[in-house]
Amino acid sequence: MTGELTLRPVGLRGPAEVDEGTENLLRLAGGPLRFSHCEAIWRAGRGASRAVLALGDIVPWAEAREPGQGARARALLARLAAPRAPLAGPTLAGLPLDRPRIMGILNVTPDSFSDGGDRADPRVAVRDGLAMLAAGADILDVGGESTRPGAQAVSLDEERARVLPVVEALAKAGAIVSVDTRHAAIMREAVAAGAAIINDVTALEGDPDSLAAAAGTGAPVILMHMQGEPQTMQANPTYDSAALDIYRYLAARLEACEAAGIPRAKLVVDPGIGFGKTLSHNLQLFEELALFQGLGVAVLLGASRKSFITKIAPQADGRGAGPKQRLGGSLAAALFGLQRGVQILRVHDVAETCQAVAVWQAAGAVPSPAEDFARPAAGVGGALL
Ligand code: 7PJ
Repeated sequence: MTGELTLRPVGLRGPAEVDEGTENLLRLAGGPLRFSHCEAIWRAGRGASRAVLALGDIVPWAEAREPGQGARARALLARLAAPRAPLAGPTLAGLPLDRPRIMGILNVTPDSFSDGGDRADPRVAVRDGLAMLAAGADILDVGGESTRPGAQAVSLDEERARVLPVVEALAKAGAIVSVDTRHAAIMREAVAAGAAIINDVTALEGDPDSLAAAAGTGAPVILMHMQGEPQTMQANPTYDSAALDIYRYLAARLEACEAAGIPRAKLVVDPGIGFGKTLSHNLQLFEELALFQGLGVAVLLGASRKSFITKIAPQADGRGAGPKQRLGGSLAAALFGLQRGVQILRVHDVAETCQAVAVWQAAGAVPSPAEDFARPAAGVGGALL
């Protein structure tokens, strides 16, 4: 029976923790983190066999699972190691992804879970967006429809009225704006109003016209995984293996996008923390986050203020911390994501996240890319690829 091979880099390390002279290493996505081992996962039927292997042992292990899989292992290693293309589109000259990028969340909704509708007024949203830019945001994500668990859908007219003026004002002010929408019409109109990136929690499946609409805009697209619909997605989410099922889903969506004319270089994937996932599904996604680099595109993590934080760490009185009391957990999740190679962090607290990332980098967890790339990379992993 034919199975499916995936590779998860393990033991990711910064330059201070490797010996390039003696170790066989690959860089993760062309970035500063390196790895010498992967967990190889062979999925056949509903079961999976897993083995942690040194890089040089992976190809023979794969070939032993099934003849021909050695070539697949080589291709996966190449995808894990390849630098990610800068995000580019008609109104985006190219946003390099060789260092962490911060996406600030601007919900222009009266019922957002995380900011309780603070920005329902477009003028407030624009003011806050400009403040996020000043605080270090690389991208501003403007959304007009809450997708929190149990949220009600809004009409297209309502979404349009919320989103378009904010997109236009922020794009005019020079921001790279992404539009968080599941609707093809809003995608088209937002890009016409200046949005540079499309962010879709349904991975372009929520509207039959979305693939064609997104392809027509030429804009980069963020494909998020969600199981079910916002109204009901937390009722009983089930997976054979959350990380592997979601990997398979995102791989299929990448192929669908390519077939529709959106090149891989314009695509970003997001496992969708909290969207049709129990706490244990979310934790498995964190644990196996580096797996998604095998898709060969940039990975976005959206963990900011989500309820898994308060489920892990309830307050002393046993009650859950409200969304605005989840900064500590949000920062921890963000830094954990970077340590697993995530390229884009979607966050509410831009200034605090930028500060945390800067300290983490300066302390040597990951040196600045310019410094790191100046080091000779001769021979690193070359024999494998
Ligand atoms: C996400 C999103 C996320 C992406 C929302 C919230 C809930 N888009 N839109 N990833 N979450 N790509 O604002 O936290 O995690 S809406």
